[in-house]
Amino acid sequence: MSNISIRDLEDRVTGIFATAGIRAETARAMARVIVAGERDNCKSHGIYRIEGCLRVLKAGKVVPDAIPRLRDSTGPILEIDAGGGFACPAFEDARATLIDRTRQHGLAALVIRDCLHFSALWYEVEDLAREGLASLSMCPSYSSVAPSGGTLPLLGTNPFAFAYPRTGPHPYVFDFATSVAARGEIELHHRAGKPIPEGWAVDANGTPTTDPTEALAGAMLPFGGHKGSAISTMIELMAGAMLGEFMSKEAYDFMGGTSLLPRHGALILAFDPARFSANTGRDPIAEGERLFAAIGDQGARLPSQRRFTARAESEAQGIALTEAELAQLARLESL
Ligand code: NDP
Ligand code: PYC
Repeated sequence: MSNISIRDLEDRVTGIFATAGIRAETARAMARVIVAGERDNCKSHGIYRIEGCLRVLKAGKVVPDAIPRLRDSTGPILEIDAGGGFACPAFEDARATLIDRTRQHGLAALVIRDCLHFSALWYEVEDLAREGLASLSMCPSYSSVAPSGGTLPLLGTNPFAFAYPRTGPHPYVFDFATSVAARGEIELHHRAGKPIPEGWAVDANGTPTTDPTEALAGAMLPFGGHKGSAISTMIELMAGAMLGEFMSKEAYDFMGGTSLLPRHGALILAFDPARFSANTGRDPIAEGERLFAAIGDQGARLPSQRRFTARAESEAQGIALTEAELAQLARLESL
C-alpha cells in the first residue's frame, strides 16, 4: 500500500477526465465526488468508477461539455437540466439555490434532469445536513434487480440516502443501494475473482448463485425481500415516472445493457427541521441526539461511522491505495 494526499488524488483524477475531453468544471466535480468515495473507503464508488466514466464517454452516451441549466421557478421545486452530462456538476450548481429555497419554504425539491449519476448518494445529503437541513436523495439506475418473487432484471439498484443534522462534527447519514449490494460491489468481486455472498443474486436461469459472472448476467436481489422491492419501486416512481425521466428499464434500453453507466433523472428532497417543529417548543436536533445516544447505549453503531473513521484516517495519513490501484491510475493517466 502507498498513501496519496486527497488533494493530489483529486488533481490526478481531474487530469484524467480533462485529458479525456470533459469540461474542466465537470472534471473537477467528478474528481471531488470520486475521491470523497475513495477517502471514505467506499470502494465501489471510488477510483474504480473512473474507467466506467471513460467507457461511457467513449461510447458517446454522455455529453462531456454539457453545462447544467437551472430552470428556476422561484417556488419550492427547482429543476436543473444536466443536458445528458454527469450529475455532480448539476448538483454543485443547484445546491445553493436548493438550500435558500428550503429555508424559505421549509421544504424544497431539486430535480436533476437527464444526467449520469455514477456516484455515492451520501455526498449530496451529507453536504445539505452540514447546512442544517434534513434530506432524502434517490435515483433509478438500469434494470439489473429482480422484484421480490421474480427472477428477471427489471428494477435498478436504485440508491436511497438520508441525512439529518447533528450537533457534533458529522451528521447522521445512511445511504444504500436497494439491492442487497451495489452492482459496483459485485463488479469488484468479479475483478478480484472472488465469489459473492449467498443471497445477493440469481443466475440467468433464476438459480441462486455466488459466481459474480453469473450474477452480472442474471439478476441481483432486492434487500429485505418485499420491503426493499417496494422501496425500489417507489424510487422508480418518484425519481422516474413522476419526474418524466427514464425508469430503470428505459435506462437499460437506452444504454444497451449494463456495461455503461445509466442515464436518468434524480430527486433530492430537502427539509428545514426547525420549521417543522416551530410550534412545539421542542428542538428537533436535540431530540435526534437523544435517539442517537440511545442507539449507542445498546452498543449499536450508526450508519456512516465506518466511513467517518476511514475519512479521519485518510485526512491524517493520506488515502491508502494498493500497488494495483496505483498502476491502474498511472495507466489511465497515460491514455
Ligand atoms: P452498504 O451496504 O455498504 O452500506 C449501506 C449503509 O449502511 C451505509 O450508510 C453504511 O454505513 C451502513 N451500515 C453498514 N453496516 C452497518 C452496521 N453494521 N450498522 C449500522 N450501519 C451500517 O451500501 P451499498 O452497497 O448498498 O451501497 C454502496 C453505495 O453505492 C452507496 O453509497 C450508494 O449510493 C451507491 N450506489 C449508487 C448508485 C447510483 O446509481 N449512483 C446505485 C447503487 C448504489 P458505513 O458506510 O459507515 O458502513
Ligand atoms: O453500484 O449499482 C451500482 C451503480 C449503478 C450506477 C452507479 N452505481
